Amino acid sequence: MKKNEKKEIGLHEAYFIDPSEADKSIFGREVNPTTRRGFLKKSSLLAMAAIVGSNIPFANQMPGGLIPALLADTTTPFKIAGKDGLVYLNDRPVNAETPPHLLDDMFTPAKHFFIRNNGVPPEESSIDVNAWRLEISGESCLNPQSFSIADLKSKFKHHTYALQLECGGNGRSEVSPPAKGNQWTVGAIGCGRWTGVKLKDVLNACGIKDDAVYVGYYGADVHLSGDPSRVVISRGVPMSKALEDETLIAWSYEGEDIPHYNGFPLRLIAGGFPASVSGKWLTKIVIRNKEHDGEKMTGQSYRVPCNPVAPGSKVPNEDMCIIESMPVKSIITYPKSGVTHALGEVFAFRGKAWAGDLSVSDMDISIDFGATWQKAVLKKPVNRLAWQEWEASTKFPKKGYYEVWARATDTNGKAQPIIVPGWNPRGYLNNACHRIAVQVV
Ligand SMILES: Nc1nc2c(c(=O)[nH]1)N[C@H]1C(S)=C(S)[C@@H](COP(=O)(O)O)O[C@H]1N2
Ligand SMILES: [Mo]
Repeated sequence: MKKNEKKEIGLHEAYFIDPSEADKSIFGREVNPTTRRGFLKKSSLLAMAAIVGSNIPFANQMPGGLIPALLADTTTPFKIAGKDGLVYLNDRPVNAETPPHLLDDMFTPAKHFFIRNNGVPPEESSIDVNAWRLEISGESCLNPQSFSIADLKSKFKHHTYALQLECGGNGRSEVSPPAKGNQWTVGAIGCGRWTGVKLKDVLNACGIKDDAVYVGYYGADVHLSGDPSRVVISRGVPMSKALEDETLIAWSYEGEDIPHYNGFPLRLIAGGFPASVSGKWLTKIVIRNKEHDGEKMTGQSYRVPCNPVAPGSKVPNEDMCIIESMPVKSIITYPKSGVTHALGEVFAFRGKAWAGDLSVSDMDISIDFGATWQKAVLKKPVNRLAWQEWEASTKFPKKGYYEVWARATDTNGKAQPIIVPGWNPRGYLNNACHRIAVQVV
């Protein structure tokens, strides 16, 4: 098959992509359509094994770019074990978002929690929970130590918090001019109950020097190049965030082990900040005497211009600032966009709202493209940094096409914009209002 030639495989479309072009096509916009399946380089074999459900013993003899016959022969949609209903944006690395109507539960079930991988996760069968170690070190750590998961569980108090995790790039697909990266629509968000120990309890047990300013994490995933010496991602947070009550080293999500693709057996959780600071497959935390300078902390990664720029501008690295708290945002989770509704009947709808490190104080909805707004009923969060449920109902004045818009306002009085806000080179922080289409008949 020639490169980039499309082949129909049952429900699938597969693209055979020249590995030299892989990065371009993965990080560019062209490999977005959710049905394209490029199995590109040998380093995607782990992902492939996860998809076929077992190891591939002769993997090292498999030609690069070959599509597993299991997929070629089946009409079963592409799926990761334990996940259900996700829309796949990419398979190398695996990235999948949750359609908004599957975010209707108060706490997102593990099977619906989005996946954002920057590299190749450690193979599930190779993870030995009893042998897993977490090292705490760094130049601002007084007594570096290593803990097993059993140590963490026995030495520190357990805590459970519902915490929202949202990818900094959620909403990128609407940015114009477009930005490279996963073209998330609205579903790179989830909120559920994480259980673990407070990061601050563990850091305090190891001693924090007075000059500490930041922490950074390391995980067990492998760089896409396959080079074990290259770090996939190593981000972090300022000490003030690290020492918050809700910042956890977690081993459980919604009462079960964390799903493999979401960081099993251990991950850092710092809700409110971009989810990229919540390190998966956690192996090490360093206490730093300077801003952490790990992979994807510097340059343009997870940064936005310190001052607004014209759309399409090139912004020098020194003018880019690290994203901290995520902005106020909301989604309509019921009903699904595109519903038909009978005129005269009450139209009831609902959703979720969150505001990074803050909470949401008001929720407004509009059925006339923002000309007028009415208040929705907004619930309080179950704890700090958990998303909030809201509901509303309305009647439509006559038959026709409507859009229902939802707009959240945070406790500082900042509301969601109606159109995509503040262009930035990597397409982060799009918190424009979510809208659904309703046909009134
Ligand atoms: N070790 C590791 N941690 C990671 C990542 C990763 O690729 N490797 N991705 C980060 C990013 S960018 C996001 S948005 C969240 C996604 O978490 P999820 O896959 O559980 O939804 O994990 C973060 N932690
Ligand atoms: Mo992310």
